[in-house]
Amino acid sequence: MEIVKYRFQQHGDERGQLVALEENKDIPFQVKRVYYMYDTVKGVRRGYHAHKCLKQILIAIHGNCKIHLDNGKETAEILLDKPYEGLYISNDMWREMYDFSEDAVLMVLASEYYDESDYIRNYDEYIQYIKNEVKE
Ligand code: T46
Repeated sequence: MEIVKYRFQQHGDERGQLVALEENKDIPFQVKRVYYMYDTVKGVRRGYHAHKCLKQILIAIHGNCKIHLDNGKETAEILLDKPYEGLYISNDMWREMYDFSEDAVLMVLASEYYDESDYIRNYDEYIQYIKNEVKE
């Protein structure tokens, strides 16, 4: 599986660091939504779904966490631990987020507004969905 991680430009000086993200430039889509998760309870695993259309960039802007990706054929485990790195997750990809550090803040830039009908929350359904997509 090809893992697409962006390394954003850091504008560092004697005062510290700053990262600026522009849609369609640093981020490969128009950003319609930003959300973030924090205070994640120790041992919690979130996600357990895929999206039919949504594309996203995940950034651990503080602390760290791991991402499990599954495209129906292969899986990968990715550590996010740098505020200047973004993991691109395409549509049709099953994802789970886990091993959050206590101080983790995981920010997500999303290509679409929130839409529950875009979620596939059952793994067997997901496998069936991507099999059907390949046939079409
Ligand atoms: C994803 C991973 C990385 C909203 O009302 N608006 C929103 O934009 C989002 C993202 C969530 N919500 C509500 C829906 C649920 O009642 O917030 C609650 C928690 O959402 P969910 O259980 O879907 O959270 P995660 O952490 O399992 O998944 C989230 C995103 O939903 C998902 O798109 O790819 O983060």
